[in-house]
Amino acid sequence: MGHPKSANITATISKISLEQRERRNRHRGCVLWFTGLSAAGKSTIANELECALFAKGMHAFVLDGDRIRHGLCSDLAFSPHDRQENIRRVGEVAALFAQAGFICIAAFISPYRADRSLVRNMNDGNFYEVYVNAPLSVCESRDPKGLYEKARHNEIKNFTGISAPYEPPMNPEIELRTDKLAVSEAVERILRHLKKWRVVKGR
Ligand code: ADX
Repeated sequence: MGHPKSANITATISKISLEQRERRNRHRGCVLWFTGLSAAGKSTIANELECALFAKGMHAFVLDGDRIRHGLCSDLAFSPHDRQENIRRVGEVAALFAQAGFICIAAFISPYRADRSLVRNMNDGNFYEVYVNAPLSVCESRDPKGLYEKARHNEIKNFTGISAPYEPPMNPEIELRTDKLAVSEAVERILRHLKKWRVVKGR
């Protein structure tokens, strides 16, 4: 939580503890933070993982850049400042989901290390960074929304990888090379890590 502008506010604490929620859910709450270039595969893997967890009876929910930018963050564009604010808001929402006992899967380019480290700090102990990594050339050849082509023709400004920076994670908990892994393999890798971290049960 940040430094509120409003005075005279008191945070009330829920009568239900996180442990109670986790006992009922039979898994822990956490944030899986997917970062990577546009078209690296963040949303695809996030949605498949959500389905796999849901099928196992778990509480999982995807927060996705394209969706959130239609609502909560519809006032933001792609300047460094707007991206920072986007990630700050989403980090707070993801933290609330984790406190509610969910496995919250956040899929955002989140190009700046400083912003990602801020959201890690909002979620102490239950934050896992997943670097969804494909070379720029591969993302550009996929170009599912035609955005790279527009960016190359200067029709989109500040486009990540072309005219705006992407700072790769130094120490992500997981790195997925999506030019080498199938979506199902990427999902399996994450599920194995969730067990290893004891977010979910099983070996
Ligand atoms: S972030 O940088 O603030 O984390 P976010 O993940 O919310 O970005 O949104 C990225 C999505 O917005 C991309 O998948 C793409 O569809 C779209 N988009 C539109 N303009 C840009 C841009 N200039 N740079 C990156 N993505 C853009």
